[in-house]
Formats: sequence, C-alpha cells, structure tokens
Amino acid sequence: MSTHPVVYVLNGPNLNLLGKRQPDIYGHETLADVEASCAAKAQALGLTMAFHQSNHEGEIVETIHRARDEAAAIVINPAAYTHTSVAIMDALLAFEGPIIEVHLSNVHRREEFRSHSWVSKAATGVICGLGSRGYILALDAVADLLGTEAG
Ligand code: CA2
Repeated sequence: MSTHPVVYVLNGPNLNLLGKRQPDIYGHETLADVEASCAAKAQALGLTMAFHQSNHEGEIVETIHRARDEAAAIVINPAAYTHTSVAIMDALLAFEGPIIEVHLSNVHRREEFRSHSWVSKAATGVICGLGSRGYILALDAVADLLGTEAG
C-alpha cells in the first residue's frame, strides 16, 4: 500500500474531446496525453494520482464526496460547470484539503460569462490560460501545500 498522499485530478464535461476539436482554443493534446503527463509529474512529486473525467454533474459531486475520505488534495477543471454549478462548489466546500482550479484557456479573455466561477469560491488557488501546463503547475502547488515535494 502506498503511503504517498493521494491527489484527485477531476475533469468536467466535454474534456474527453480534448485534442479532437477546437485545437485553436484547447490545444492538440488529448485528455489521455494530459493524464500521462500528470501521472509522471505526480510520481516525481511523491503523490499518488487518481484521474477522472465525467460529463455528469452528479457524478462529479459524488467523486468529490469520495475524495473527502480518499484524497489529500483536489485539482479540478470543472469545464462548463465552473460557471453554473453551485452543487460542485458546495461539494468542494465540504473538502478539507487544498483545491486547485485549472482552466486550459484564459477564461477572462473569452466571453463574459466565463469570467465568473462558482468553483473559485471553494478553491485554494486558480490557474488559467497556460494550457495543459496548468495541470502540472497545479500538482506542483499541491505538493508544496501538502509539504510533500520530492527532493
Ligand atoms: O479552459 C478551460 O479549461 C475550460 O474549463 C474549458 C471548458 C469551458 O466551458 C470553460 O469555460 C473553460 C470547455 C471544455 C470543453 O472542452 C473541449 C475540448 C475540445 C473540444 C471541445 C470541447
């Protein structure tokens, strides 16, 4: 059994299409590519990662509930639910560890509605506009905040 802290990396609706549509906004990498980079980074940092994607709000809420027992930190790209979901915000507010919100695009340069995030009200920190590197930086932040950084 691993004694490494567990970090959940959660992805919201339509992110399963990453790399397959709209590469001008979201880049050419697929979600499987992002997962592989995150897995390598987590291992280097001494973290155990569990990577999830769901197109269903309730499923994301239930995954966050599981994180209460199983994870020390959460990295989340809630995708469109960022801007709509009080339910995901409330679930995150019930989680005690660090929460890093990640967006591939700079949501503040886009349509006005993307500038508001319910999830930010529960997040420790927010990273946006740096593409998939944002996930890697979020894992760095998690390791730092948990005080578990390797090396
Ligand atoms: O920039 C981000 O990471 C977003 O969370 C992505 C969401 C969007 O609703 C947020 O405002 C910002 C959209 C995810 C959909 O991803 C797709 C990827 C490729 C093709 C189609 C959708």
